[in-house]
Amino acid sequence: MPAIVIIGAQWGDEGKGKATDLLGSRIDYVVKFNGGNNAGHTVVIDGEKYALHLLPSGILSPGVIPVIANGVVIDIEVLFEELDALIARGVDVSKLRVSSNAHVITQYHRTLDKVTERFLGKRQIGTTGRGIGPAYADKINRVGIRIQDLFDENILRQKVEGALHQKNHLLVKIYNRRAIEVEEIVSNLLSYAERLRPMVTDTALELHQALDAEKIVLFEGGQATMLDVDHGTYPFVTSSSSTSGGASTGSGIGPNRIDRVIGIVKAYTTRVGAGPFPTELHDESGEWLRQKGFEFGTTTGRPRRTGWYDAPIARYSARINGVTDFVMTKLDVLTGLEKIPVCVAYDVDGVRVEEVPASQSDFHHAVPIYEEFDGWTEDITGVRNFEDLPQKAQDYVLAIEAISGSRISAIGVGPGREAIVVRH
Ligand code: 2SA
Ligand code: GDP
Ligand code: MG
Repeated sequence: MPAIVIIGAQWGDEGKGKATDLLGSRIDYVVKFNGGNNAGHTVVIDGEKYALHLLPSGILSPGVIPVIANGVVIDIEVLFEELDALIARGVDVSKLRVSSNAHVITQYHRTLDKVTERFLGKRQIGTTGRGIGPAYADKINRVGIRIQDLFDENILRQKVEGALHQKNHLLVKIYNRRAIEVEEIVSNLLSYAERLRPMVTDTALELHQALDAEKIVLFEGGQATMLDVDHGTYPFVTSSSSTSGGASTGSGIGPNRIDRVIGIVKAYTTRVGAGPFPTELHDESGEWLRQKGFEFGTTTGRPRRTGWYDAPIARYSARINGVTDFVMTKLDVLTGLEKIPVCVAYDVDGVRVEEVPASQSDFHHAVPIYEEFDGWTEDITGVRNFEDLPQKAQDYVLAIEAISGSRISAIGVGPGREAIVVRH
């Protein structure tokens, strides 16, 4: 099984970092193919907590070659900060590879992200403010700066001039901000070039060769299916392809090289930022899930919105991504609930709808139809075999498996790397 893709099957923060880590010892390459430092992966190893944003979480596994591929947008200052923090904790980061085709996030992208959100007012997306959307907009608009441009000062200057031409007009005339100087950006980017140079390579070629040599390559998706720019709850999405197809375009390997697609689902649902969320809880159950599951943003610290498990979303994700198996995380968080509601379908204007509605307006007012399952009270964090889980917990997992569209191959029962039940 040389190429494995891990993607979030809900709205993110399902615990993808942990799933990556679970496979870590067998993996040769871990590839980040979308997004940037909007992502937040928390990985706990031997009681030590690591919060990663731009770096793929595989960087924590010795022997793994971490890759930041072409589909990523890179804030270079953040990249170096993250590398330095890991170096200070004794992590070997020397193997990191960065695609020469990846795009760069600059100061003007961060500024535009923030002013656009402010301008949107009530309609704002709730972005992480890291400049992600404006950097991808420049890429698609063909005025982006790529990593390779840092190694040719003349080209870099021309491109920054091109990128700033319209933006300065917008910043000064519309947003009442000061104009950004070309030289300020150019000299800032050039200051990173020498440290970056040894990491930069044709990552698509290297991954292709690795797959030919039967190496195991893991593609680690940032954000999640429902935040995908095409398949998510647009416009309340991130600006990249966070579904499994993004692993192909975002890294330069053919889709036929992908053998396995692991969808990560939480045993309940969370969302950060604005947008529809049918099973969202506004009562004490929602607060209970937030506190018990420690549902606060890894990047921004924002409280996450919380709700019950939504099976139509899991089925949608299984379809869109070609999920071969699900990993369910955070089952331990549900311990202590008397009854656990699971959304099995929606009521849209009095009609029972089994799948995620094609119309966003319908999704905005879809009312969940719940089925209730019995809870359990036993502590499950030490369980490692499925058969040792309380019967009611097994029943919950099996019921969710039956309605979610794919097999659940492993179950997270605690934050630690080892707290996982692998099913055979
Ligand atoms: P952006 O900044 O343009 O990507 O924001 C657009 C939407 O995408 C959501 N988004 C996320 N949702 C969940 N987790 C993310 N990463 C962090 C984490 C989030 C944090 O792991 O906790 O710390 O706040 C992430 N990144 C982007 C975002 O909320 C917008 O809805
Ligand atoms: P990601 O964005 O998908 O990588 O997920 P995050 O790291 O943002 O959020 C997941 C959080 O859940 C992290 O704090 C993990 O340590 C934690 N976590 C992962 N799996 C489990 C689990 O099975 N049980 C519990 N209690 N916590 C978990
Ligand atoms: Mg996260």
